[in-house]
Amino acid sequence: MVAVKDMPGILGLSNSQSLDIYYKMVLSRAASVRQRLLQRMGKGSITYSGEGHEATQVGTAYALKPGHDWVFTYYRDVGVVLTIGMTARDVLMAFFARKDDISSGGRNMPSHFSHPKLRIVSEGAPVATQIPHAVGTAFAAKLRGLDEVSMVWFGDGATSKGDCHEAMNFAGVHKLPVVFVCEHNQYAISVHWTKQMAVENVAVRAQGYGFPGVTVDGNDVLAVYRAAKEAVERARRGDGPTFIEAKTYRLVPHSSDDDDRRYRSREEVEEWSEKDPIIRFQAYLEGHGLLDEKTRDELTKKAAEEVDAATEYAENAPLPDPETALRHVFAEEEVA
Ligand SMILES: Cc1ncc(C[n+]2csc(CCOP(=O)(O)OP(=O)(O)O)c2C)c(N)n1
Repeated sequence: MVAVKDMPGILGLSNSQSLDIYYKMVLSRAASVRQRLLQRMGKGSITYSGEGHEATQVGTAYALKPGHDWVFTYYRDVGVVLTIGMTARDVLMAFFARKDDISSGGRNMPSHFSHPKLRIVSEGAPVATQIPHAVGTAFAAKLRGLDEVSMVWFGDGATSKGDCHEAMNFAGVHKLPVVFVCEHNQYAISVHWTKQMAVENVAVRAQGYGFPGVTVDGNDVLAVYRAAKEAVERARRGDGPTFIEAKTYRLVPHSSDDDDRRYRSREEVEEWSEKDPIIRFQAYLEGHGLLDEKTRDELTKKAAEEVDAATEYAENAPLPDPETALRHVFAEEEVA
């Protein structure tokens, strides 16, 4: 029998990688909290938080090769982009819609990430549209004989869209190197999952499209990483797609424009706060001698300092020139 202590090693993770995963989760939480507070101070238009989703986001993204594989996120995925290599500064530059924001030069909504060098593909606001984009990119990789995997993240609500079904069908038919990650946080804004689907586990749908679907505890980062690693390996060796359903919970309202007291009880939120994925992984690492109090405090301080520095830099960075507002909207004449 495998000792729990050895689990990171079994998964091919060194001790320093385990701590790196923990750090990415802490950084992701700090970046989400900061944006939420700044928005309340009137310093940003809107924000979507990843609080509660850290194990799902970091655990899946950690299985990819950054800059080689293709990343298709949605607005909640701050933990994904920080794991792939975007910085807290990149995230805050987008939040403040600054001229040098790598995601869109301050044009897209905050939390709609993009980073060409890291192959984080620009996302649109309509729910689920990134899913066929990921499948199309996986199709291109297959046609070109490349070993590049596409991973795409979306919520439980997104699985009701035709885009999701069409994408899964096409991926199954062509056995494409794509991994579908459903961040099942139980709500699509105010709509509970029981009004979205008639199945207990949405992962069972994968079977209907001819590939495996797995359901994992989305608050257990090692379980998520294991599922993602297997799915990426399967995709890379040409065996086709996998659907991962990670059951989790968003600990705060849907966005800064939402009052979640109108559709979920405080008791429910409290219950899930006790399953906080960061505290859980921290307890795991401490309990198995991989993290002590000193290192934990250092990592927490490092994340806070990174987010502080990012906030200060971004807040003081220049806005886009208003003259450029229509750039990338209409065709422009070539300038010789
Ligand atoms: C096509 C479309 N319909 C409606 C919306 C408005 N909308 C934005 S987010 C959202 C909920 C999505 O929920 P889910 O996919 O479960 O993701 P979660 O926000 O819970 O992580 C909706 C309905 C939209 N952006 N696009």
